Amino acid sequence: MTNNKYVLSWIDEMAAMTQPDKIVWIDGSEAQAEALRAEACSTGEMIKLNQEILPNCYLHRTAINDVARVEGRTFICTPTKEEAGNINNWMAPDEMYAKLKALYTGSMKGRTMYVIPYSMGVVGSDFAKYGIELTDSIYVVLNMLIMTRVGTNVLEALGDSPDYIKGLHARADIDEENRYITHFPQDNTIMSVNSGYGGNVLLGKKCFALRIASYLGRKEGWMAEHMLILGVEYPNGDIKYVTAAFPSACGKTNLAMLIPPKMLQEKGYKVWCVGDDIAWLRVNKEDGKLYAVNPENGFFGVAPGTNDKSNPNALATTMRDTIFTNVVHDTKNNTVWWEGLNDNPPAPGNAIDWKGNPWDCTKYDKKDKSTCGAHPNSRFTALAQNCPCISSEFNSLKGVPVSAIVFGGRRAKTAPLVYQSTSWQNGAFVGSIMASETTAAAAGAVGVVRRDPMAMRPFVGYNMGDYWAHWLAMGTKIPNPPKIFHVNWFRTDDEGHFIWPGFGDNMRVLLWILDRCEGKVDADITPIGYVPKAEDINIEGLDITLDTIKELLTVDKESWLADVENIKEFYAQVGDAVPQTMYDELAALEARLKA
Ligand code: OXD
Ligand code: MN
Repeated sequence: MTNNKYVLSWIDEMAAMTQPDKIVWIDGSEAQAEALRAEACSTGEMIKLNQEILPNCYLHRTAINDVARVEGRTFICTPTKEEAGNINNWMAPDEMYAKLKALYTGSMKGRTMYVIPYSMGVVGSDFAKYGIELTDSIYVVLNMLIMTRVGTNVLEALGDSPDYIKGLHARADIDEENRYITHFPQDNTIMSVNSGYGGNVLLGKKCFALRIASYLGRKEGWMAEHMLILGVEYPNGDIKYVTAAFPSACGKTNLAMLIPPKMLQEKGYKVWCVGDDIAWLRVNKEDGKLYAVNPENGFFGVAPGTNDKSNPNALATTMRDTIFTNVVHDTKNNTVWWEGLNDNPPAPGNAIDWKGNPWDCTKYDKKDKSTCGAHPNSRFTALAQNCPCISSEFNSLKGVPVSAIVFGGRRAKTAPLVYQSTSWQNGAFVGSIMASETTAAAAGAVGVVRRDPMAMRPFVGYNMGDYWAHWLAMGTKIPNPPKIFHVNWFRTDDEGHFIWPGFGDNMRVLLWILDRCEGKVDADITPIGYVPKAEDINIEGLDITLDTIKELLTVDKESWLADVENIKEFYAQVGDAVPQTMYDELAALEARLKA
């Protein structure tokens, strides 16, 4: 399919090491995909679901020791440890290559090696970057066909160039002790072994579009971020775009596909999803604004909790052309189910759990994860184009202009509902101190704070401190930068109940944010930044008073000062590469809180 000598010689080398029985090139055709689906069903790797209810949908179960990304086994292999920094696991490239060689050698004996040429971003666009993933898993091929743009046109676009990301994945023995997800940024190479789970093996996603791309972005003057992208359409037809970064379990996919409250819908407001997980951002030379594309082609979403109230758009997206992983199989209807889908789990006798065992829903105990039918991290892989609210700009070559960047976290007390940073530099600082609290099981108990800068803690392909420096440097390169905000949907009252309704009502906060970007609304300055005047948050139709909004917007100096101490510890952990500017911002914040 190609004469590219760099591609061909690399594949020869990888095949000599892994020793597959045969090599099959993936051309992106429906006929080939269909044949692979049939083959996966014949071996039990996938189950074909009820084609009347769920056309072109399949179920897959991973090994039970292989259900999530493994941060402890994810490595950035730069020549020096300093380049990878203290937040990443590091190993010297030679040492890691040697270790991997032993694991890969002969690992594809008796198996087929599939060659997947894929693009992150629209093929041929300025944003696009190409990759080739070699894998011995049909499940990976079929997921990549959804999550990325795959086919011969990628090879045509690549031509004779050596400029592509090499990815090698082998399932090997799915041995946890020898599972490695490794990145060699200087070599444009990703190697993953002993896993079959999405985040570890769909190499276009976290490995390429975040870790390798963040490294490339720093080198080339752009940004790869763990952000959703959405468009807010106004009654007059104008659309303004927002990107947002949240740590996991903060409702990122729900926000990306938000449905506005009825009262706003009636006025003509709409929300369009451009992306739910990753944004690549570049400065547009014509208007000096930052433009965003979603480099992916599908959604790899968490199934549990997705339902027709929390996220009807996501649910609708999964109704066709979807691969479900580790959910419950309803054997009576040959459909799927997960916790939080509805109150009608399949009855005992008709239900197989994510491990492949008979499942009795009457034994389900919310507090005991081992009784779940679907794994808590069970997933759907679904085509973006099947999403009812997918943006008409999804395939745009130049991306969408970003008005606002929103950071967020799950904080019971500290962060107000929303605040605005005072500059790009201050906004980058706000991103660097992002954090989320784990929800403790005991009622009212406040969880552990995990600092997750820009929601990129597990995804920066180099030193976190240098990544912050790149953020600061980008500020000097964007003539018309987006404004930067921070939101917190998760403030709780004294009984531990969420105060803000969240979900679709988050639209009310987005509208304030966009009004600020347009200079249409005033704000109060506080030690942490600009906070709305309570009356400027639209509460029409909500069961909430102005006083509650005031409470949601308070900045409690004591808890912020405690947070400052925690941030100092975190900065020390990030180490020498933390830019002085970030320390200056932190000192200024502390001084304002103490004033
Ligand atoms: C994801 C993640 O799967 O962030 O998107 O973990
Ligand atoms: Mn993510």
